[in-house]
Amino acid sequence: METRVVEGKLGASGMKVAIIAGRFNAFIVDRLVQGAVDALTRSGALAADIAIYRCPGAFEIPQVARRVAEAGGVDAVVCLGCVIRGATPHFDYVAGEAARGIGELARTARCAITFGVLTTENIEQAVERAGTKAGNKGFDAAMAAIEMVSLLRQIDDRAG
Ligand code: INI
Repeated sequence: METRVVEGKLGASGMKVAIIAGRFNAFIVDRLVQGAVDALTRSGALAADIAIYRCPGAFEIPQVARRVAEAGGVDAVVCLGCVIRGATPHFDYVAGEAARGIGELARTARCAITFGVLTTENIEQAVERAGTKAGNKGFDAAMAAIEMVSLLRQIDDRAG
């Protein structure tokens, strides 16, 4: 008997996705949003099925993401933000709460939740991850969401 491998497929057609984006460090986060929208639409999602929610900063992302996920009607919530250590003495609190809150939500939500919050030492590292030499983490978080929606559906279909 063959080993059963269950894995997500990468098509996004028909998928409804919410992007939660912090305004803080907007010059970076806007690039992540562009990357995420690019990944979704190039994978078949309709622009009209993507909603972007902007909140003040990374600290607020988990609260908004939870509300959106609990309101229903979305297959995935992609969380995007940027916390730069050099720019704030409370980096660990903001970055920690964002990661903890999004992680907690991911473990309890019915829909897919992905993490595209940059936590970097300096602006240069953030720029590198927002569409330059280290890729675009917004794009990556959206691709992870597409994969997770497909994987979760397959798991639900087998259980049902
Ligand atoms: N929010 C960020 O998203 N990134 C940061 O680098 C940052 N810094 O540097 O402080 C930041 N702070 C704001 C925070 O997320 C909240 O919006 C604020 O504390 C109000 O609750």
